[in-house]
Amino acid sequence: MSRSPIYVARPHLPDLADVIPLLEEIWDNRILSNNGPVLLRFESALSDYLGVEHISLVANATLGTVLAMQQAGVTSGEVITTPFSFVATSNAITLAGATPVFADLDPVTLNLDPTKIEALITPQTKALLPVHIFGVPCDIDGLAEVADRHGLKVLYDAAHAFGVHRNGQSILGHGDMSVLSFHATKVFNTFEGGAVISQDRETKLAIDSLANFGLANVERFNAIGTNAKMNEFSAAVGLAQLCGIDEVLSDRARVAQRYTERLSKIRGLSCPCLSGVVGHNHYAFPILIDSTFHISRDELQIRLEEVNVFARKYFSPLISDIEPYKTLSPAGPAGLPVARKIASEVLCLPIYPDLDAASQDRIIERVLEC
Ligand code: T4K
Repeated sequence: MSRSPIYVARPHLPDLADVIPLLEEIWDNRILSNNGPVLLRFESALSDYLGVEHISLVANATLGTVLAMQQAGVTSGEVITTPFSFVATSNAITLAGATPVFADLDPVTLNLDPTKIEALITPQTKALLPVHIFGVPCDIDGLAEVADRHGLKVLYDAAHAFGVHRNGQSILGHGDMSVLSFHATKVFNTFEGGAVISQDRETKLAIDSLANFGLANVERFNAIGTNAKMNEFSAAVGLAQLCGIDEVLSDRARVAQRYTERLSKIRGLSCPCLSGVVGHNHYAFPILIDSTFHISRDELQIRLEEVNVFARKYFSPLISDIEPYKTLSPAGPAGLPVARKIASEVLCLPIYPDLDAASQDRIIERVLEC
């Protein structure tokens, strides 16, 4: 009997009953985009849920990051960032007009290590662009200290960090701006979408304007912007999705807990992101497979695929090993030793709210029998 495939991610959908009244409203009033009424309600509800005041909804996180950089004046020079992320992080830096410079990682959080940044700062450095990878908070205080000392902006790629807290407060309140992704594969999705979180109203309005071609009003431009607006359909999905989000987060925590209980004491296998992290959203469940595990990480991925379980090597190769970034310093083979080791060991196991216990056990048994 062939068993149904289990993918690394499976989008959560809101109840249709919560979406349909919103769609009826859209169909009735025929406002489909451009700051419509559903979007405004979603923005306000999201702001309450996340505990942050200034949110600009956008079409996706990639464009949101480009706009954040543009608004922060980071359109040339160098931006210090992590090589261990989705390529969108460095693409956004490049699209904004700057050049990524890769710094090495903290082996515990898998995020940028603030102590590795200072040596890379030059007169061309304009900003830091750290990523809260897999929803695990960066060393926010360490990064702020380095940035303050050198007068650098801090723009967080918070694509994975929906609803993440530190000391009871949203991590989105740190840095100059943070950018969330609401892509289908994320903890919270609007099919495609994202949000830029600013620390003041003036910046929020500037981002809104940049996402709307840079228009100030029908006759005047503030700046050359692009079209990065979220449409009313995505906003309706988001608004409905907020109704069940606490359950989604607790279901993800349950799945992560089961993996941790069964896998964390296996020789050669570690579960890096869970040690001591409170307020986590369990966006992903990465495991690290070192040379003392009886098969390699790549073999384990293949053995899982044989039983229709599709784990993914997020994020391998490192961005710094991909064209056109691999010619940038310090991306050479001698640089970034921690990132290189993590990329060679990482495998993300399937995690989503409705991953049932039997399917999860099928994954765990396969890992254990390898
Ligand atoms: N910064 C970071 C750190 C990011 O990870 C990302 C995006 C961004 C910035 C940029 O955010 P956005 O501009 O997208 O808002 C996915 C996503 O396309 C991408 O958004 C995401 N990160 C990246 C990590 O993953 P793929 O190529 O891995 O997705 P795909 O199509 O292979 O899907 C993975 C699995 O999910 C599939 O095996 C099946 C399942 N799936 C996927 C989709 C899209 C579904 O079941 N239904 C679906 O609709 O890129």
